[in-house]
Amino acid sequence: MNKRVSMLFTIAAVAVMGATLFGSTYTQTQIAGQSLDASKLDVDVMEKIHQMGGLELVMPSAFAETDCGVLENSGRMVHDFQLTGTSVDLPMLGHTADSPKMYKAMTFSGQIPGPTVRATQGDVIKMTLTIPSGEATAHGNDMHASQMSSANFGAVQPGESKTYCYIAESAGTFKYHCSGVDLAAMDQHVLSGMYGIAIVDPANGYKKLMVEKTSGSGELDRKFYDADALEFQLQYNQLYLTDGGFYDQGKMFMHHNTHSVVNGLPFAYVPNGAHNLLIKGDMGKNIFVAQPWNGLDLKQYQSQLLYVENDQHVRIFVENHGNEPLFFHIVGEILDKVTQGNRVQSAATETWLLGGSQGMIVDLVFDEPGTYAAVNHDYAAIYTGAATVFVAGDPFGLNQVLVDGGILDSAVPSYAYVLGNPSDAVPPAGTNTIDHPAVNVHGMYTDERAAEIQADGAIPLWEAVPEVAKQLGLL
Ligand SMILES: [Cu+2]
Repeated sequence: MNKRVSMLFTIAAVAVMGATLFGSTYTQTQIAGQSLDASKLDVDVMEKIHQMGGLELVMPSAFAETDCGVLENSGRMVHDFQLTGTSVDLPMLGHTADSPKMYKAMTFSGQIPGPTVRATQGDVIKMTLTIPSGEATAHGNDMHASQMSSANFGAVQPGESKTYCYIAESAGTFKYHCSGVDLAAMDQHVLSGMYGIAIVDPANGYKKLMVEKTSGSGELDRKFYDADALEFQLQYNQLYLTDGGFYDQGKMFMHHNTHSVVNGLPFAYVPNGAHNLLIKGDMGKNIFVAQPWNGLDLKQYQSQLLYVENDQHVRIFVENHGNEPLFFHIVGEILDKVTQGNRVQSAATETWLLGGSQGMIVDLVFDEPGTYAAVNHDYAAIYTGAATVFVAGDPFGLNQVLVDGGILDSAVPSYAYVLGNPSDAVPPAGTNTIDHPAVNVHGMYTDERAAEIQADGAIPLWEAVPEVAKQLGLL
């Protein structure tokens, strides 16, 4: 019997079994009402089931091909997504180069969040997780973009490697996360850093963005932006730590987080000393309420800002990996479009709620030059780290300073042309991506991982900024 026939037969059989087992008038009435009447079938279903030797349980895997050998030769684009599971010490809030303060982190490939894989709907993702032989524990990887038996997400032991393949059938932003040691300690592994996203672009690309404005005469003036956008990724989570930097499960059960992190760091994207210097002429004069990652000597951990142009289509891939709701809001802006499951969920909305393990795509245009803080509009989250500053256009008048100082030949539409955008907030390019003018090395990376990102072309601002400041006569 082929699988399709088998499935149809199974549905019929289950319905009939229901009628037989619960053969009351109540059940009979309901079944009759659904146009499936066993007495009118031209086969003796119960006899057929008996001949088969019982009901055949047909699992969804019958419809989703997951065999790597088959999928790699299926003609579909295959993304070879290689991850390494490693435990490392990484800096926590209050860390300085002179006075290190570290916590026990767990990572995919030496970074938090793990690398982003970007595919198009219908592509094959071939995921290989390798656990080095020296690693203290086993790890697994559960990819929410897949539809396959959870047996694939089982533990990979130190010294071993495991691969699975699946077709990314649904478009959107999807979490992946360590599944612990066959679920044991999964909370510790995820909340210590083992999470990331898969971005699956729609098969036919993204749609244009429509923004409504009113004209002076009171009529609606619809403005359409091309589907191509400047893209960012923002991944939310919490850290539950003891003072010594160990995972504190008691705090997790009480939902008493130590920090709210965005892409692995609390206050990852707020101004730093270099911005103080450029804008206020003084490295020590803070321009934001909290600037905990200030010094150039923090290298990849120094906080950075996100730069966009005015009147530019911006697309943000957002995922909530954490234990707390995310009330995603951008102070001073309206979310022009919110998409989940490749369906527009909302337009022109102030805040959108993501529960745990939910993702979305936010499209918007920053209308005016200025600074805009993307927050989790839960006050406990804002003040423990979920504040992310976008700078649109040239709100500080730095173009003139940079042109006068010989850094720029002419004015630029955003500071990204000078400082770049932080590497951990920039996803791999996809179907409708506008390239960032430059990218700087920033993120919860091990030094080895930071060196790789630098080798890929990202600017080490801890080297570039002193040169610029000297040329401007600020240092
Ligand atoms: Cu793990």
